[in-house]
This record gives sequence, C-alpha cells and structure tokens, in this order.
Amino acid sequence: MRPLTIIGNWKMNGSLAANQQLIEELLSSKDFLANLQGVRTGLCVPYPYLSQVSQLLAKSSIACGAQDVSDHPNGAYTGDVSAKMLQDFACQYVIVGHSERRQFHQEGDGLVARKAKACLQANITPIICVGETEAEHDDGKTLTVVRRQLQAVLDLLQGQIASCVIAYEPVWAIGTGKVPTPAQAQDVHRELRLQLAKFDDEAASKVAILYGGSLKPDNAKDLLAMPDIDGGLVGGASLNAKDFLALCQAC
Ligand code: G2H
Repeated sequence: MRPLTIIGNWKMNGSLAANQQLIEELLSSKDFLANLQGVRTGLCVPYPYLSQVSQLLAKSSIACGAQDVSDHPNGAYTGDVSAKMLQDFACQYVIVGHSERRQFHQEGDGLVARKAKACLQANITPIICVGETEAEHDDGKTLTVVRRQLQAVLDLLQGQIASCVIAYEPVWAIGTGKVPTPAQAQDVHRELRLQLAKFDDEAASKVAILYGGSLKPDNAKDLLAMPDIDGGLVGGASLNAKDFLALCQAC
C-alpha cells in the first residue's frame, strides 16, 4: 500500500504574519490531527520562510519543504540555494520541475533530473513534476510529453527512483479551475506507473504519483479515489487552512 500524500505548494505567497496564522489554524484543528493517520502531509514554502515554517512545524507531523533547488552543491551561483542548505532547515521535500519553473525559468528535462539527483544526495525527497501544456493536450500529445519528462529522470536517477515522488500536473489545469476527469487523470497516472514498472517493477509499486492542478475540496474525493492517484500537490487551496484540512480529510 502506498501512503496517501498531500503537499501544499504555497508558490510565491505568504508573509511572516499570514504563515503563522495559517499554521496555527492547521495545528489547532483536532479533526486535522485525527485524520492525518496514514496520510503524509507537507508544506513547500518560499525560501525566506523556511526557518519560520520549519520551526512552527517542528513538533507536528506536517513536513516542511521547498519549491526549488540548485543542481550544484555549492559555489558561484548567485541567487541559488543548494540541497545541503535546505537540509539545514529540515526540508523533507523539494518540488522540482514545476511547470512554472519550466515556463518562466526555461528549465529543461535534464536540469530537472539533475535537481532531483541533488535532492537525493542530501536525503531530501524530490517531488518531480510532469505535465503537458494545453496545446500539447489538444494535440493529443499528453503521454508523449509526460513520458519524455519522466524518462529524463529515470535515465539519470536509475535505482534511486523509488525514493522520489512524481506529480502529474496538466499545465492547463494549474490555477485555472479546469480539471481532467478522474478517469482522464487516472489514465495518465497509470501510464506513468507502467513506465516506472518497465524500469523497476518494485519501485513502480512504491512511488507515490500525486495529482496537481486546481485540486479543491469539492473535486478531490473522486480524483483521490483513483487507484494510481496517491495524493495531491495543492496550490491555491493550501493557502486556506479550511481547504487544506478538507483536502487531507478527502483522503
Ligand atoms: C499546480 C498546483 C500546485 P493549483 O501548480 O502545484 O496549483 O492547485 O493552484 O492549480
């Protein structure tokens, strides 16, 4: 059995005051804590808030994570942050290859794979995002695109893939309120798992494949009920304690 996993991706949102209020609200909910059994949860937050959030979450079962990492261990890379630095803030997860990084920072498949490798070298779980754009979706290229993105990671990580989390995020669903039907999402998740299985059967049965893209309390139950959907990567709804709680409860 794969554990269900709900990870919040705050993106470029938050403030010291708002973060504290949101986390206090999450941690003070008895329902939330009671329903966490068997569900892994985490919050991936902007770099400047890692210290604050990792301290606030320290005694809870919610993990702290980041949204990006350098593929280099250290050195003259102005503005970048290494996996070892993230380890200092008790980061357990790092999102790599989010479509917003691919789109706005021209990150390609090779760089995404190297970032995932850097996370593993620091004992951090990379959440590796794959997903097709709307034009690719309309052209029937969904599987070609996500298979290519996953293959780049498999080629570099080889036997380490079992220590990763994959997130399927159709770009056309991100922040738009549009979502694939549960059956459409399940088809892509199943194909990704089959691709993993061709590479490593045992790893394929263990790797969590999350769905991301306008996941909300009112659409989560049906998506999360699909056999190859092992949880969610949640953007907008992770900024509201009630919605995030409801998503965890939908598991
Ligand atoms: C997809 C998702 C979180 P949202 O980017 O990674 O964001 O839930 O706002 O679509």
